[in-house]
Amino acid sequence: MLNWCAYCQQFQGETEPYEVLQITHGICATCESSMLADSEPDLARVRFLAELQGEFAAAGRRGDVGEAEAMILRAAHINVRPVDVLVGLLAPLLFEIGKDWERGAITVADEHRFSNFCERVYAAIVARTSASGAQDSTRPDRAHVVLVNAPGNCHTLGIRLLALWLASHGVDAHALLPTPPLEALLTLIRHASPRALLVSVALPEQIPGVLDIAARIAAWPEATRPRLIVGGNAIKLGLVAAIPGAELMTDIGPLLRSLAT
Ligand code: B12
Repeated sequence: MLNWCAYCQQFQGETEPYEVLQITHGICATCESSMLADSEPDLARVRFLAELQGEFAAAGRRGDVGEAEAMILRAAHINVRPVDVLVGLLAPLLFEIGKDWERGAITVADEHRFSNFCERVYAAIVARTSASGAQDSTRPDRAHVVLVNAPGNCHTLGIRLLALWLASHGVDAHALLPTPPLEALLTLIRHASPRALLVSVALPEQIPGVLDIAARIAAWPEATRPRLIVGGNAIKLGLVAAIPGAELMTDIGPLLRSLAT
């Protein structure tokens, strides 16, 4: 389920069951603590998001990026942020495309067309976000995090989207692509000393590389150790039970809240 705030219309993260793409509305912590929660949510906006997702699915199947950009502008007119469209509407459609491909309902070419469409929409939104200075870099105490893929994970869109979304919420987030070899990664993390190292795992086969990273970081003195947080498709689907020395996170909503504390 895709959890959006019914008041500010910002994406809050997903909740189980992840395979259900339906939009569900709640109230985010900011709106709850403000006057907004006393007003009625705008139901027309709620319907708008569901319709928009259907339109994105159709545009993606056609690979029509121009149409997607027009939809993003329409959404922006009612204060729905492009980055939330990307993470809260478009990324879940990729999850569905993956399932369609797995059960043979679409061809590899269909899947590639849709992925390529998402890449181009992502590029358009990054260009727009940089141009408007929309990333919140004003908080002096903002968390610094580094995102990498698990060794062998070629799914690069996840950490790029996540970095963009975290940055839009004031986190100093850097996606490191491609993943450096282990020693280079550790040296880099030692120097950058981020609050957290976020590692993305798409398939369970990628776990051994994460175990190596976790074991090496666990040997560092406690004061120099970043939090090691592991997420991504394989974690979301519960395909990995535990990784010693690491926190597993199935969703980005709790991730954002935990980085704020
Ligand atoms: C596009 C795609 C590809 C593209 C990737 C292109 C690219 N540059 O990214 C290509 C063609 C390269 C590819 C290759 C493969 N793929 Co693929 N792919 C996909 C697909 C359709 C979309 C991936 C995507 O971008 N999703 C959108 C992003 C935003 O989602 P995400 O990565 O999950 O990230 C979100 C969250 O998980 C979270 N998150 C991500 N990282 C982290 C980290 C932390 C710490 C936290 C808290 C959260 C978090 O934040 C993101 C935003 O919400 C998925 C379907 C799916 N379920 O996603 C299959 C999928 C992941 N692929 C799959 C497979 C099998 C493969 C291949 C093995 C196919 C093959 N036979 O070659 C290879 C493996 C390559 C490799 N070594 O990694 C399977 C994995 C099955 C499994 N669970 O084991 C999937 C699920 C498709 C399926 N249903 O079968 N793939």
